[in-house]
Amino acid sequence: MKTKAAVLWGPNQDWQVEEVELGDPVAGEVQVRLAASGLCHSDEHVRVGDLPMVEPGDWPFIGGHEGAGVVTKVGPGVTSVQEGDHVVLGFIPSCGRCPSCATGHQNLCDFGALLLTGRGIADGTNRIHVGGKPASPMCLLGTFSPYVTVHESAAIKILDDIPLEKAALVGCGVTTGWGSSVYAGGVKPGDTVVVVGCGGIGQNAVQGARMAGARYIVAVDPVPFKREFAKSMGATHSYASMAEALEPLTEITWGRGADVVVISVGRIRGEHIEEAVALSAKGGTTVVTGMGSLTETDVQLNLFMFTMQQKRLQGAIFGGANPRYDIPNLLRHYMEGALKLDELVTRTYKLEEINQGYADMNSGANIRGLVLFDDADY
Ligand code: CXF
Ligand code: ZN
Repeated sequence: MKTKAAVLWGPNQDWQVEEVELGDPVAGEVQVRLAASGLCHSDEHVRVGDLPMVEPGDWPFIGGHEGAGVVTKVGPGVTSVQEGDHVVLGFIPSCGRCPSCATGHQNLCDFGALLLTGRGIADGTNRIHVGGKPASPMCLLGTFSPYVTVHESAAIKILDDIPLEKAALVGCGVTTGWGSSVYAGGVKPGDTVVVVGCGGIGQNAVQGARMAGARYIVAVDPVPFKREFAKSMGATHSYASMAEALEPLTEITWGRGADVVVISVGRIRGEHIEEAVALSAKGGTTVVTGMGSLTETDVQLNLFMFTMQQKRLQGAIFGGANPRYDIPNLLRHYMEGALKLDELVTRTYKLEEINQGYADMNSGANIRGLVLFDDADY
């Protein structure tokens, strides 16, 4: 079918909304008509070249990996969803059978190794073409388009009464942030948690910490609006920098420091690590959720203190969450009023306004920008 998508033709270019040819689902795939797609920082990382998801010969690239919608077609052999089902697209597929999935680590599903290839899991071919050229969709999804054809391992069925435009957010940002506190950080009642970087991920680390029963939640962000917003998500204190947070944190924790520090800055660098780990208590955990450069290997860390105070440094993808369990579970929390989703969307955009959406993200104006699709798009 012919539809449209936001396409990148090379690094550092603007998104171009143009006509694309979307293939029907082959065996194991489904087609989904999307209601909305979130504007996550990772697509911007691809655009500026921090995340080299596209090999030089593999442009164009179709962005977007945070979407929800209704299944419109299923390919042969699909058993987990059927036409008419409402689904959230998990940016990491979960096959349910590989060793990671089978041991409760669906965020590490073996299919994840294919995410950067741009080619379909089912048969290794591309399902989207632009001007006759095969295109690579972000995380094998490409949700900056009213329709996607994806592998069934990425389509998570949800209840029909959940608003799809809110459900889209749990496909990446919400679950990544929430899980960073709850799973990767293991926040317990009474803990003190520091969240460094309070954008679309960090705000959800704050609400994850709140829901896990943290006593103090310290939000760190240079943007005053994000610090204020973090208070509405459950932060008890907020500071513009880690340096500013150190003294008051030491005071409220009677000298111990934070049980959990989550680093959720837009672009993580090696020098952030020691500063964050220094905020953590003896035996504390520092969770690295923010995205760094693929080629950067230098990290600053005081190894003496790290060993002597038996600290932990924990990487986290999708917050350590299991898409097939956590996506429906978080949406249930939302429907029960315990998880805030509505408030996270600062502004909605037409697909054609996507460059404005990313400009707003980069200027610090948005917690989450959301592309909404309507009848005119389908
Ligand atoms: C990223 C992680 C690296 C691959 C692209 C998606 N996560 C969320 O935005
Ligand atoms: Zn994302």
